[in-house]
Amino acid sequence: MSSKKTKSSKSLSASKTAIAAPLVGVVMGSRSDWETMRHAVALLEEFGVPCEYRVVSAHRMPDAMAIYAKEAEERGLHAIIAGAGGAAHLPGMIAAQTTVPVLGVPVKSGTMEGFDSLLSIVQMPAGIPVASFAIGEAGAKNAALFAIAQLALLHEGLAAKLASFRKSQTKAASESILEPPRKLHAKRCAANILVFSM
Ligand code: RP5
Repeated sequence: MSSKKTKSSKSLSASKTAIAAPLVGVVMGSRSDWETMRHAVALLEEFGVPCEYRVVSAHRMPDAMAIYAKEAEERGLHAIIAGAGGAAHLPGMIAAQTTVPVLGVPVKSGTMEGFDSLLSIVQMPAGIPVASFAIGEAGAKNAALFAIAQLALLHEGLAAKLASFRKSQTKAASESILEPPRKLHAKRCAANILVFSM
């Protein structure tokens, strides 16, 4: 049996009229996580990846969380991006109940700036993997890009979009214009004079 998967040139959505079944699920422990997790959804939508998003709290909705995890594979999800803050047990608890890859996003918490969320997500004991990303917006964006990269191995159109995304990012970085330090210093002095003379 060959394990090599061939890339399909088919569009990610089944047809233009039908609503495509989600390939990526984005879940979060609370509505308060949405400000962070919306960045993952925005990127998935930008790339045209069918996705769904909802609150599935591990400790406030444990039964719903278990059903979500257990049905993920038969519903056709290829990845679950799970964001949580504080004790942040959601990604691990979902991963424990499905073999669909779980990508964990540590949400910035009020007390420890998200360091608590990061450690909770990243320190999974051996046997149940959770891919862990950076704290906050960067993590949400990178989790989406990671899921996109996985799907791009199967869909040529998506691979092309990802390549062009990388290309434009490279172009923007290489075209960065930096203001000379002397000019910045002059600006700061002018601002100070303005403040002192007020
Ligand atoms: C976690 O607790 C959530 O993921 C959220 O980041 C954190 C705080 O939740 P709320 O008290 O804002 O609902 O379960």
